[in-house]
Amino acid sequence: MKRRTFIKHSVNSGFGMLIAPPFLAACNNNQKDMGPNTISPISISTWNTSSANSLAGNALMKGKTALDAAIEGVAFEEMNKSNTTVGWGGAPDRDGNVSLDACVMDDKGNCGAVLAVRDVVHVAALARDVMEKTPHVILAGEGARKFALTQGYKTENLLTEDSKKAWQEWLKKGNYAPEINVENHDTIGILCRDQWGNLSGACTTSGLAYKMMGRVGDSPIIGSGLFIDNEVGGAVATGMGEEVIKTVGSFLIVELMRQGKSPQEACEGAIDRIVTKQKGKPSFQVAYIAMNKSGTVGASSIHAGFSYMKYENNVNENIVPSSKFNA
Ligand code: SD4
Repeated sequence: MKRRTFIKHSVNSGFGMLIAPPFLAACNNNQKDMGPNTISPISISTWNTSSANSLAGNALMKGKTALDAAIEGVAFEEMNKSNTTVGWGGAPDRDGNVSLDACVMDDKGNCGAVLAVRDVVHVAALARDVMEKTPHVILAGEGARKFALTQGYKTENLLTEDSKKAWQEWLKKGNYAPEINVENHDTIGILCRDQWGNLSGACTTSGLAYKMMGRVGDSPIIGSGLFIDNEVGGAVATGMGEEVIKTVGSFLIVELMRQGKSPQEACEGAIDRIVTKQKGKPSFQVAYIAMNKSGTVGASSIHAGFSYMKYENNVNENIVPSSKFNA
């Protein structure tokens, strides 16, 4: 078979999808020196974020790195104005300002985060820029916004008509009871394993609806909202950020996997760590997803109602994991 015919055939067939990307990767500056591999790419993401996860999965199949794919996937939800927990259209703080949090972590242990950023949609990409273009890990608030402008990011009014109306409705009572339950969720965290077997992740959110100005949750906190150790695995969180931070949830999951727990056992262990510190059944929701180096995945939540997406071998499926409490 002529080489060109072979490439075309490879890209069009299911089997070929696994072996084509090293050719495609030859065009990709990031990967060109890494050589071919046939490790099955996998992408998992929090909640029923089907389009975002399939974008990430397709990017992996095309030979993109795990970091590129994770950021490409979450960018879909950042642009999705009907997702009121992420990016454009995210619920504002109680003063009506939309402020976003995000972080990324790569296979080399590098990480970047932006906290409480206004007017910028693609905060996960911005977190990557902090990681790659500054000597720092975290930029917050106006500093992060100004940095975005130097990097050519456009500014937008992130408060949509719908989220403004919902906030104005909330203001009528203005009852400040920070809580994340099964109804108000959708923060997206994606974990990817690329064809080279490397793991990276991204997490992006507008945080708690009608939060105090300046409140930051777990999502941009490395170790809480996201943690990757390329030797072991990665984990990402969604839900009530304060409780995730108190138990450094994602780092805990990776450390439990390092000690030999499966991703499923590790997620359940991190959920138990939160629940045992509460008096009785918590009213808030927290959920974790995790993947280890060999591509085994797991997930768990405090309450039922959580699901996650998994993309592997061209199949993008929604999975409902076990929860600590079922009703
Ligand atoms: C936070 N963990 O800011 C985020 C919110 C979240 O689904 O995950 N919502 O606490």
